Amino acid sequence: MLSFITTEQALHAPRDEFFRGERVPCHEGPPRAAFVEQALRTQGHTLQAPHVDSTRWLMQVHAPRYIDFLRRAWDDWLALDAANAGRQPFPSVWPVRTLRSDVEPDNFIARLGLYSMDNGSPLSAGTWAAAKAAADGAASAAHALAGGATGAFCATRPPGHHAGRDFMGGYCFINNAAVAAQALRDGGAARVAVLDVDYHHGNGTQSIFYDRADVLFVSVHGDPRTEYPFYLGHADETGVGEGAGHNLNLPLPAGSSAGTWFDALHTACARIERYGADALVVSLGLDTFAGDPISQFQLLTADFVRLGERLKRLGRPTAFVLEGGYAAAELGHNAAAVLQGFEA
Ligand code: SP5
Ligand code: ZN
Repeated sequence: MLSFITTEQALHAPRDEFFRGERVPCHEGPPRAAFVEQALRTQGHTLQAPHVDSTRWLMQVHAPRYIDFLRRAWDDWLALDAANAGRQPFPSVWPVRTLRSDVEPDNFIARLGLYSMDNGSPLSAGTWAAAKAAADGAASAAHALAGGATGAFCATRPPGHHAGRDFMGGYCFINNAAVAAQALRDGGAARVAVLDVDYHHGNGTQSIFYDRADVLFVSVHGDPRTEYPFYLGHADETGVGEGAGHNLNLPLPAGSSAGTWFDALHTACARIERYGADALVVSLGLDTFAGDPISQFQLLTADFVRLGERLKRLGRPTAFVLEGGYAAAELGHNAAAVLQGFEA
């Protein structure tokens, strides 16, 4: 399968994140993409650098002031104090209910809070370069479908599905799946489905397309009552306005078996068939793996082959973008398993 990977991904390498009030090494790091690259090469896939500039689509799915912030964030951080080169900024204040988000403060940490849903999306020097390159990779995969490919994959890193129109969150900065979906729409696909199989609900993707009927969002994920991102992903979220009926959430209890998960996948696929999608974007989170250190579903590597086979049966041109998956050493095998099933 035509696959994309970026060298810039390695430039996004924050050291720590917070867990229960303590700093712990970041789960989302450069080795993830390196393991994917290695496994795909071993399986005989060709990996290319992205060749499509995603700017026009990312400016459609994100707010210009958020993108301006992200592009300059590290320079602004350094401008506060040269010693910040060795420190990570974290937000500490957020405009929750009753507070204003229309006025952008001057203070850097206050702006970081304005444009963040959590403190779990650490920045590093190369975050913008890596995130922009990943979005270019997602657009390149979409472009390959427009050129007639039945499937294309991008080892997008950093991931994207928690990033909303004007905020980062959950290790995500630019919503790569939304960029791919918008690129497919602009390339002539009348109806695009986004299927999100990451363990965590794709709150960013859902919110970006929530009032639109031209992009169907379907997600199978851990129940937000107990699992991140907690504040979105319930079954009663079905879309608004023109988008009414074009959002389907299939939350499952933490600990769910592969059998339960595949039953939900069947429901998700039936909805995509009924919608009549001209193209499919898969937010390919592999943190549903039994060995994932931060998630609690029970899929094994062989199940990822089955996932690929099931997606192939949908018979739609399919762009895969990598989302989560934190058992880094197994991540490559699991990604390769999906592509193997898709191509079988
Ligand atoms: C793209 C993606 O998968 N983002 C996930 C972000 C999850 N952030 C919250 C992590 C909470 C970790 N809880 C660990 C419990 C196991 N010790
Ligand atoms: Zn995830």
